[in-house]
Amino acid sequence: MDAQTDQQYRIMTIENHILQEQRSHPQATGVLTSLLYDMALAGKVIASKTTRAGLAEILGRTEDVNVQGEQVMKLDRLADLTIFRLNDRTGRLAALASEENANMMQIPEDYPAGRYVLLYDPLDGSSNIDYNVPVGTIFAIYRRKSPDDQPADLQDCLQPGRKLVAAGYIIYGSSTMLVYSTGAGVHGFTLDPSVGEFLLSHPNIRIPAKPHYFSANLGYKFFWSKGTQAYTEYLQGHDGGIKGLSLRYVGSLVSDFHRNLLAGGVFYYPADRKDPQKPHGKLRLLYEAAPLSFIAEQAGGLGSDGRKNILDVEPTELHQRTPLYIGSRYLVEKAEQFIREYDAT
Ligand code: AFP
Repeated sequence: MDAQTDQQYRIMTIENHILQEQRSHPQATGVLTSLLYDMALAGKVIASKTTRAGLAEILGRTEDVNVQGEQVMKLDRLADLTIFRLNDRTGRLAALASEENANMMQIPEDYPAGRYVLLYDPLDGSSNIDYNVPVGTIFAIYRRKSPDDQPADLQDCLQPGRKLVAAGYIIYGSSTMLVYSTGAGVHGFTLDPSVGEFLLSHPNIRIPAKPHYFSANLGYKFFWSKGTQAYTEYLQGHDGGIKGLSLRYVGSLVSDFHRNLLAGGVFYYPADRKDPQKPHGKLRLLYEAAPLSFIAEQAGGLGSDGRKNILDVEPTELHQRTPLYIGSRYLVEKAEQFIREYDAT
């Protein structure tokens, strides 16, 4: 077989890909590699639950309300527990934080603590589960800041996106895909259910130069600032700046982000006046905005809160919310321009 044919028929599993990336960091110990592989395993377990949701009669809500004041779905809890249990005793993590839990989670006593912290949104878009709309898991990995021989503290979790070591998401849709970056590009893998492996399907993802879509909940347009309203009209082609873009909004961030990453476009969930309890919009900085902005930037795009690069925002709270404009760099910068022009600081 010649080299080209050999390459053509070579199947790259996620494990091989992560190991290959590790080889380009001679100082790497393999801990991050194993941690990423643990997340891939969590993705497979959660995918097996989401695809059997109706069959197993596990759709519907539990009685609980989570820290965000939202009703917790059974699958949220399953996903949350799956990720926690696959990671709390491996010796790779110093702490975990999940969108579903009010406080940071320590490693159980008697188990070794590691060098990394894992923040995750176990099942983003869960209000869509009952309607068979794709949902996703988002994860963010930081190096701990506290000394290795002491228990982790909150500051280990409150790090800006700039300090991310790796981030990724798993989308449970018509197929299950895992997309991740360790700061050396963005790579996508599709789960082959017949062999139970994530196989490289989208190497080196770059957001296309020509955008196709904009994604926002236009139902809330009248609660938005003047800047975001004017920006929306720009995207619709009203001021002749661009030919209007198509609107696509699923209401499941991972799905909306993933589509725009592959097709080009912008997603935004701005601050609004709809809910006085949420003056900064709905999305969470640490579990959603920062990891996805890291991926966007690695793919040539950008994530912004409308004024500032999301990766430069210093978190002050675990469940902090932030406005988010994310996707094609040019369109996100355009949003910042409209906000500067129309909205008071
Ligand atoms: P749920 O997890 O409650 O479904 O929220 C999903 C989400 O955080 C994000 O995935 C969506 O982009 C956004 O909320 C949708 O919010 P709206 O329903 O207000 O448009």
